[in-house]
Amino acid sequence: LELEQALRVGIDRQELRLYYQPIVQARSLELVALEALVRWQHPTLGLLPPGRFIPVAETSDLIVRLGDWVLREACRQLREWRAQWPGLCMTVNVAPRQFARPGFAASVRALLAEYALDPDALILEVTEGAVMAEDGTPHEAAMAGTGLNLALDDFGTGYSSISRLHRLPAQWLKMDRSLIQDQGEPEGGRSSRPIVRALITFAHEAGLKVVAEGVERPEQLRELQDWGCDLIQGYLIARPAPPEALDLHGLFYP
Ligand code: G
Ligand code: G
Ligand code: MN
Ligand code: NA
Repeated sequence: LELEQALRVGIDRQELRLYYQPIVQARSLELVALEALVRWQHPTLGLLPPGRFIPVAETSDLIVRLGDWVLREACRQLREWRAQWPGLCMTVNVAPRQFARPGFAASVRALLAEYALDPDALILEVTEGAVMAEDGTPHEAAMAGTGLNLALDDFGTGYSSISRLHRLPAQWLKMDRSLIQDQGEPEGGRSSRPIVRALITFAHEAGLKVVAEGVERPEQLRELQDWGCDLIQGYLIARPAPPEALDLHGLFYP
């Protein structure tokens, strides 16, 4: 409760920061998008990662205020970057509680209009559980025709379900880094290689582009390229960084 109170004050005092991590084309390594990742510059504890405060925020409507701030700041920054990089996209993580709110889709569309951003420039990262209501139908914001682009985040963990994939109007599937980190290991019984390959095939059949998260080694990149994975994110390409430390021009890798 103490942390929750401090976070409320911290949001008002503009203590939140966005870091950005590049997402690149698997083959050309050309920059496609940046994922916005929130941090909290706490006055005494220093820079806190989201794992330290998102779970607390998620227990109340504080996550909605935090999420609104993140969306607005990401749009503001994207607008600025697109002056130099016209095709650049931004992905923003959206918590289940925020995504499920009535009117959420309309509020995002209004924000895009306010910053004169093409709706295709913004991709909302949601987990599969967040997309579905309790009765098994998609939430309003996950229905076709809302004009929002979705990426299914953390796919391959928890309860992500392959059988419902084709019914969601998502554009991207983000394979969780736990799958990728096993994938480049020497051949062995516990390799997740077959799963990664099958996921890529299945997602393509459902019309989704596939993002591999947590790519750290060149061998992983090469395999993912061979298997037709579309997009790559991970320390091999770049770590999350604040805007002033991001070198978008120097992003091309061997
Ligand atoms: O940056 P880092 O690897 O520490 O992020 C850890 C987790 O925090 C990720 O799973 C990510 O989805 C989540 N996260 C990061 N930024 C945001 C945000 O702005 N909103 C929400 N809801 N989650 C975020
Ligand atoms: O759940 P979500 O996918 O939003 O989480 C993204 C998180 O993954 C960020 O916190 C980021 O710091 C972390 N991350 C990004 N690339 C890598 C990587 O190559 N290796 C590891 N271990 N973590 C990564
Ligand atoms: Mn994410
Ligand atoms: Na993820």
